[in-house]
Amino acid sequence: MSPSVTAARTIRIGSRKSQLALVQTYWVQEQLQQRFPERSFEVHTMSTQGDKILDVALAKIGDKGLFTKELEVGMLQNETDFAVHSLKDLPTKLPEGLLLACITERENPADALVVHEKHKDKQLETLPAGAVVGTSSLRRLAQLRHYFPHLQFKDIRGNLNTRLQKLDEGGYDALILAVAGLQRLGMGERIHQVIPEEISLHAVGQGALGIECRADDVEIINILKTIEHPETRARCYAERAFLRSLEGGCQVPIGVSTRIENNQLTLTGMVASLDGQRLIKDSITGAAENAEQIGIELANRLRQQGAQEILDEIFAQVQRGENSPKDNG
Ligand code: DPM
Repeated sequence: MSPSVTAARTIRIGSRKSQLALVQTYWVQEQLQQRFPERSFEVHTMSTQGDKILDVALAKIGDKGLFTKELEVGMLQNETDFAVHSLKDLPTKLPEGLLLACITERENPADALVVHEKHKDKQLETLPAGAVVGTSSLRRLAQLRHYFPHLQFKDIRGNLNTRLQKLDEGGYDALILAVAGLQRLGMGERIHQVIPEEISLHAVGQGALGIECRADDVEIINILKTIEHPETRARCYAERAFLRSLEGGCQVPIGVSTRIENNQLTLTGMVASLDGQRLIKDSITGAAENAEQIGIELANRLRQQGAQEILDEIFAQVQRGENSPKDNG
């Protein structure tokens, strides 16, 4: 058989089934299809543990790849060739044999305030005492408690539509959600206030997509590299190295922000106690090519300022199942 009649293999993309995951995966598929019109890309959807367990606070289920594990198994068993994730849901340590091959251009990584109609003339700063804010992010919880101790916090799970419905029905006064998620789902008009980073540092990797594949699949790696965004990659590498060095999973009150100017990368990071009373924050600037080193150094610096003590306390609280907004509100 001549090589010209051997069809190139179809490339199989693993994705969660949620509306947001599918919007993201179809975007990646389209970007690649434009660059490789002769190849075919097909999407394989899977449910992850995180999609199935909806009634338990995220913080209680743990953080070992809740939204990514099944997709990773699919790649390791050669049922799919790569998987598209919200980077912030991808653990900082990947299983043996897999690689974070590509990080795409980040959207606004900030958190957003979404309010019930009755608060439409309010901002985070002017919500009344006792107003109930829905979040299941310990990071959002701890930072907001720190700056706005007069607010109340209540756990919320489920997809974006479910959450917005619970808000509109009056179960909550406001929600905190990622700007990027709302925008990708075409619900940008629900963003009432983009929360400044002085109040809420975002999650590691927030607003960016991470694409994971088998570490030895050079053909796929080369295809994925064509849609990588180097600046986002450097920023997210610094953020992920920071989180990895603090050994925090996705459910610890750790927040970051990064920027690059003239090849200089500035990383700001914070660790907070769950009650919001202690909040340790610092920044480091260095050459963008040393992104991971910058993350590690900032982690060491925060540790010296008391971050380790806070994290040890939180891990103990998580073990005892005491760490959800519901229990602490
Ligand atoms: C992670 C967190 C949340 C998601 C924790 C955090 C938010 C959970 C909640 C690690 N993953 O941010 O501190 O508030 O109840 C998630 C969202 C997106 C990806 C939704 C959101 C979309 C934005 C993006 C859930 N994962 O944060 O509102 O791709 O960055």
